[in-house]
Amino acid sequence: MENEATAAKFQSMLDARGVSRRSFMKLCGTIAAAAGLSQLTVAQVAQAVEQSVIGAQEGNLYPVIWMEGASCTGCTEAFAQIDDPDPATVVLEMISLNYCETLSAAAGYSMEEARKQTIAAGNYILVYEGALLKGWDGQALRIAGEPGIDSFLETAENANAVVAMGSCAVNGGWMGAEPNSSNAVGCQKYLEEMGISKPVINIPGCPPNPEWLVAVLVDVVMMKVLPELNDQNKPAVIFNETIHDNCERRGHFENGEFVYQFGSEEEAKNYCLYAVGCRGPQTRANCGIVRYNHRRSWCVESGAPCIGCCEANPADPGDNWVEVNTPFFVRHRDLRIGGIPLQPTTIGWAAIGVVAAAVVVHAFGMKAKGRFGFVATEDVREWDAKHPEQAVGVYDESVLKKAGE
Ligand code: FSX
Ligand code: SF4
Repeated sequence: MENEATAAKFQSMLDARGVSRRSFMKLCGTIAAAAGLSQLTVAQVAQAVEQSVIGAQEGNLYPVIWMEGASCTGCTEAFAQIDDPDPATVVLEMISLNYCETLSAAAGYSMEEARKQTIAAGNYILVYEGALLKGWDGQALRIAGEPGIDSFLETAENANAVVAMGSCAVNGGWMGAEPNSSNAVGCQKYLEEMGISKPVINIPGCPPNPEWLVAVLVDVVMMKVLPELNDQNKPAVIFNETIHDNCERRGHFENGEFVYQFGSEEEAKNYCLYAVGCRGPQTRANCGIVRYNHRRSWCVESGAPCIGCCEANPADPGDNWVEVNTPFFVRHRDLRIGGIPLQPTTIGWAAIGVVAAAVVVHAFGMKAKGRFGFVATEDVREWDAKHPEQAVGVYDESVLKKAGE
C-alpha cells in the first residue's frame, strides 16, 4: 500500500513537470546499466528513485558539494543543460547542491561558510570539476584566498566519495599537456600522493555527458552502491566499449567508405570519419548510445570526428587526451592498444600477437589482397597508392613505390 501511495505521489510529480512515465523508465534503464545491474532490475531502480525523491521532498536531501579547479566551466555548462521536462531533473531534486561556484546565487564568504558547514555535518559527496594545480606550492590556482589543492583536500577527506567530473578532474586534462608548467593532476592521483584513501569515481569527457553524472549520483545516493568500475575507476558500463563499437557510421568503415575531405560528396553520404581523424576506435565511452542535449545528437552524428576527449588515464597526467590526440582532424599515425602505440607497418607481429595485428588490420579497413601473417590484407590501400600525400596507412617507401608500378 505504501508503495502504491509513493508511486502515485511520484507520478503526480512527473505529471506536474511534463515528464512521461515512459521517459522516466528509460532513465531508470540507463541508471541500471550504469550500475552494472541487469535490465530486470529496472522496476526496483524506479522504486528506489521514487522513494528517494519523495523522501527528499520531505526534507532528507543528500548534500553535494560541487567544486571547481582549473577548467573552462564546460562541465557545469553541460550539466546545466539538464532542464525540464526531463526525468533527470526530477532525480536531481533529491540532492542538495550546497556549494557550486557557478550555479549558486551566493558568493564569497557566505559560500565558503556553506562549504565548511556541509563538511562539518558530514555524509556528503564531492563532485570535483577541473584540474588540481600543484605548481608553485599550490599557488598556481588560489580559491577563496587559499591554494585550491588545500580546499580540495579539506573537502575530499571528509566526503563519502569523490566524483571526478570531466577529463581535467580525472587526470589534469588539457592542462596536463606538455610542458604542464602548472603541474596539473587529477583527483585520484593527488589523493594517492597525499596518502588519502577515498572512493574516486572518474567520469572523463571534455565536457562529460551530464547523464553519466546523474546515473552515478543515483547509484551512490539512492541505490547506495558504487557503480561497477573498471581498472581506471570509470563506470564500466559507460566506459568499457569504444565509440567505434556503437557508431552508426560503422557500416561504412567496414566497407572502406571514408570521408577524405570535409565538404565532399563522401561527407554528404555520411561516410566514416576515420580518414579525417576520428579517434572512435581508440576512445572508450558510450556517447553514441546516450547522445547529447536531450539525446538529440552527438559529435559523430553531427559530422565531427571524435577527438577522443574521454581518454584520460588517472594515473598519468601526461597521458591526456590533448597530448595523445592532437593534431585533430588528421588520421592518427599510430593506434593505441592497451597503452602501446602501434603502427601498421612497424608492428613486430610475433611480439605483439595475432590479436593486436588483426585489430590494426581491421582498423585500417584493409581488404584481402596480399598476405600478412595469418591475416590476408592488401599491401597498400587503393586510395593511398593514388594519393600518397593523404595516405591513411603508413608504409615503407619501397611498398609505395611497388604499388605505383
Ligand atoms: Fe575540463 Fe570542465 Fe573540459 Fe571544460 O570544468 S573537462 S576543460 S569541458 O569544463 O573541466
Ligand atoms: Fe564511427 Fe569514427 Fe569508427 Fe568511423 S572511425 S565508424 S566515424 S567511430
